[in-house]
Amino acid sequence: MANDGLAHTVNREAESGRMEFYGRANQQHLAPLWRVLGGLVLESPKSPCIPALWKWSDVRPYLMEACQIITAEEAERRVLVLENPGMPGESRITRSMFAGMQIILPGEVAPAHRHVASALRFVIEGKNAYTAVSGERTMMAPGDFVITPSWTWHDHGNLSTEPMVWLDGLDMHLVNLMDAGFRDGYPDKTHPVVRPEGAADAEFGYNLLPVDYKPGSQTTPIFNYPYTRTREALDRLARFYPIDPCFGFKMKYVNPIDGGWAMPTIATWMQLLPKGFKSMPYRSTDGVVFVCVEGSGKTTINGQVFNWGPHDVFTVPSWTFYEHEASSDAVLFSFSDRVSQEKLDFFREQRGNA
Ligand code: GTQ
Repeated sequence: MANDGLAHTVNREAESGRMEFYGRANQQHLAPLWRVLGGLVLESPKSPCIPALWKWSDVRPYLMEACQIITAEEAERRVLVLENPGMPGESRITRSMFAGMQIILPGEVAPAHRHVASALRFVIEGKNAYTAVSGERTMMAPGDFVITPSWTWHDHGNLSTEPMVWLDGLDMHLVNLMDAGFRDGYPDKTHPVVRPEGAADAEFGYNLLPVDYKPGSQTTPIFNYPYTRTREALDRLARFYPIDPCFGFKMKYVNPIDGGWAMPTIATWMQLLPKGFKSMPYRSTDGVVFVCVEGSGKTTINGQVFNWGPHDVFTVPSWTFYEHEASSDAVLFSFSDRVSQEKLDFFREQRGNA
């Protein structure tokens, strides 16, 4: 039994006389709460995650090498998992979030499957490769944010002559926490294409909805938020909107049906940090994954400095102060479990450490 969880009210000296009782109780699968309470109900979050940075210049050669040793089809998904160094072997970048770099070569197909976990794709490099969701393809370009909703058939293909790389973010650790996971393989390599490319954008991408539309899930029906439009929004916002001292110009991706977050479990944002901007310290209960899209800068996380540039990924643990500084106009994509925390009334944040 771990002693560090001992409730602070417990007299440590008296514990030796209670051991015999604890031993007998254990045989009945009974355990004294007062020996573990301190570790179960925490004074403040104590994350096993540590701040970490993955430089694109370090990651890319490993992705290319992975292509030499296994095909997308054999791997099912050829992904190098970004593992938080505080939780090696657990396939977690934060406690609740999975992140991995997926690479698909010209002509390859990542076969169709579906699972309860939802996925986001944030495109790093390449063009003319697609993700198909429920029989509709979307071509992906760098900076695009693409969603695979829970339990939808999806496959990926690359019709170009260059490798395609994107960052996957999945919520399977939340699904698994609740033992609610299922998966299913499609009988064929790909799901038939049943809707034209751009169908979802036509239905939902113009602040208009088909008049009889009825939502079928809590995920946004838009499954590609193209970077060209996101970048334009940030650029235009920055010309008139008051800058936020913690976030610069930061926008969240929303579901046009209800104005809520785009995904039911994963919150997603894009932010513009103008050249020279230095943010005020901030912390929140959601561990966050950041991807640099453009520009460069540094983020100081609990006193530790991480310099980043295009395609670098870094993570900030829960309840850890961080501040950004942009050395050129910089754009950061980010995601976290914040939407889940908000639904459960867990979320807290603190602006400024004074
Ligand atoms: O593309 O469906 O990184 O199922 C991990 C699990 C990607 C995917 C991942 C997956 C996928």
